[in-house]
Amino acid sequence: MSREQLVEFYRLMYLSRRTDDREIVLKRQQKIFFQVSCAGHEALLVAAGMAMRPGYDWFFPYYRDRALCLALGNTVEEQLLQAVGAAEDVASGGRQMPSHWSNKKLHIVTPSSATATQCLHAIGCAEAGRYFARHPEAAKKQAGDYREFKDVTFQGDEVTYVSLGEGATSQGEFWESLNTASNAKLPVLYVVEDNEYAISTPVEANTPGGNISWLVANFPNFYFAEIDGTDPIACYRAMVEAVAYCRAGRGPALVHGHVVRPYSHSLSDDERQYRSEEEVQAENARDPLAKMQLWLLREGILDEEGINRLEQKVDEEVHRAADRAMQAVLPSVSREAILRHQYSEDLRPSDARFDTQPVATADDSERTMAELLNHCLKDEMRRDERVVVFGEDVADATRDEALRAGEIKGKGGVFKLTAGLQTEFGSDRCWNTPLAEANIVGRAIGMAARGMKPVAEIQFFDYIWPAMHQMRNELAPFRWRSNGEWSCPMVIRVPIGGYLTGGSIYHSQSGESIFTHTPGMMVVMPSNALDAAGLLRTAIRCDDPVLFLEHKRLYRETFGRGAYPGPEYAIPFGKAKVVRAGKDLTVITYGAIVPRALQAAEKLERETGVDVELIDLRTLNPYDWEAIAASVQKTSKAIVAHEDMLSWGYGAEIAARIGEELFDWLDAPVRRVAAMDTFVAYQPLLEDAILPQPEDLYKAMEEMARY
Ligand SMILES: Cc1ncc(C[n+]2csc(CCOP(=O)(O)OP(=O)(O)O)c2C)c(N)n1
Repeated sequence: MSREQLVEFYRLMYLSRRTDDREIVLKRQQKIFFQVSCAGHEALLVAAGMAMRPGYDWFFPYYRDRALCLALGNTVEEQLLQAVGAAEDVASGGRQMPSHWSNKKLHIVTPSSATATQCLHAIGCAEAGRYFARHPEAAKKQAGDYREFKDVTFQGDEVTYVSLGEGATSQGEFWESLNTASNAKLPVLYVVEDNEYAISTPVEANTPGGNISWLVANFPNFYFAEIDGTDPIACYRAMVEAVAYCRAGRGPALVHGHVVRPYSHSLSDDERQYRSEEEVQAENARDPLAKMQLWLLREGILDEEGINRLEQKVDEEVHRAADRAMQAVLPSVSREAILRHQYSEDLRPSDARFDTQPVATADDSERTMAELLNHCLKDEMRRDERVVVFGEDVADATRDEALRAGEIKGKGGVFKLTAGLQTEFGSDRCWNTPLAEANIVGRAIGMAARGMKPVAEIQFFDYIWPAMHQMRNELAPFRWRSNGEWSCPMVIRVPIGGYLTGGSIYHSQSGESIFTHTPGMMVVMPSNALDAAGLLRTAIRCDDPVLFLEHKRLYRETFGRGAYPGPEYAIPFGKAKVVRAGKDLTVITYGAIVPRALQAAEKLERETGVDVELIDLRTLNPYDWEAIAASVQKTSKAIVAHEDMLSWGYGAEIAARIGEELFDWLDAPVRRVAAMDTFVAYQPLLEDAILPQPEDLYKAMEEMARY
């Protein structure tokens, strides 16, 4: 390192520390509302920042990484604007806590507060860089769909940085990310900032043997370095070597830095409650700031006056930035402003462009939902090279020699929905992931943030839960928490539901309301082949994350088959379908209840003359309130029916809203028909009793008609 670099290194460390100190004062004055510091980690992080290239490489930093972000070009003012929650906070517009770094220009990607989720985003980001380098045509801007709003940049030799604390290495997502980084030899630089504590939990309680380097040492393809993270020179050397290894395409790297934590975990924590005085004193002696200052003096790089001048300039900079931040305009509290960027402001899936008609083709044979979904995936992959499909067992054959030779047919998904995709589009557009659902969704987020369009599959809805953290805390708030700067539009296809005869607890689950209760995510659930094709196309082309729920029982049902509608057929979200017009009462439903309710309604009319209007919502978020209201105003009676459990279910919301907004039109209390409040049992007699049957729907309709 040159003399200038060393001085700059110290300046950045000191700038970071003084910014923390200023935030601490502001917190004590109640001018900001949270503080977590970088203190003790500065040497490791300045080294990383100086070894990498902002706006070229990509960054998924931990909340400790103030010094990294300053080194990359983030300003103190920007950091303090986030601390006060200012409208002009570039990271989040006042939506996220301080130290949740995000800056589009510098390629610092919006983080959550969750520890280790970012590791999987970094993997997806690195995969996207590699993908675009191999498919440069895919990066081109295109009008007509999400690509209009998703600019792509890539370099070919870019490196993705991700950091975390030693405590966070206990999270499964860290290990799930190492799996893919290692297997795919991705250019990802991990930095583990080991300050020996996760709040009050010491490293040996998190990490067997007390040292993460020992545990990860056998992952293939990695460059490893374990260093004193308070020694600037050792840090810089390790970072430069690690970055060079990644940039040369040799694989990922992991730099494990032993650092200190002089300011407790955060301002809400007092470490004297759980650390001995002796331990704290020993740590203080390793403070990197004091160590580097001494070193600069000893080596004659700066004299005392030089240090004073540098520190005074930094102090003034921090002071000025704090003054400006105190004057900052605060965010608007209007409903509209608060909800802005929950979903894409550029392209709504309810847009008229998605309202197209099926076209007749030479082949007008009736197709199943499974077949039309498969056709739709193929059509969209042909049309848009950014679309990639991955998940468990979705490829035709990972060992593909026999497949290429035409000797084997291939699997293509446990329900065959993705059959033939790998064969037609190649193994870098359709592949099998490790058996790890968070890995699937977390990687998809990183890819989508870069402009790819992942169409990921979760094999069964019953196993979506390992990915729930990624879906609720990352995918859904990604755009909103970054105030519209970042987004990750993607599709997650999931086979769902029961009525399987023997599906039991773990192959029959519903649970859509858990996701409709998550702001930021579109939820779709078609009941027939044609709707499935049209809605999947909209899901793929739109600019928002979509959870696409495919009822397993409907995949190959005789009900609801349809002819291939052509490669442009799309259905806008939020538009219900009146499956059966009627005048006496309204049934609002979706998914596998549609054919069951239809059967019940037809029987009821035959037997009693009661004329039921049946509405298939098709999309659950957004949903078509206008269609519901128009129907209930006509019939004055409403039943909401779904396969999922009754209590706290999707129907509760619809019923409540009908009660609130349509009370004056009602001639009977709103009713719900749904599953019993339990899991689905294996024995078919039990399954039948637990899930709503046509007879239950018939009974509810008949009673309501008589009310
Ligand atoms: C998934 C998750 N669980 C719990 C928390 C609460 N939490 C915040 S920081 C933290 C400790 C993190 O320790 P470590 O990763 O070692 O980083 P350090 O703060 O020591 O730098 C915990 C438990 C969280 N943010 N996310």
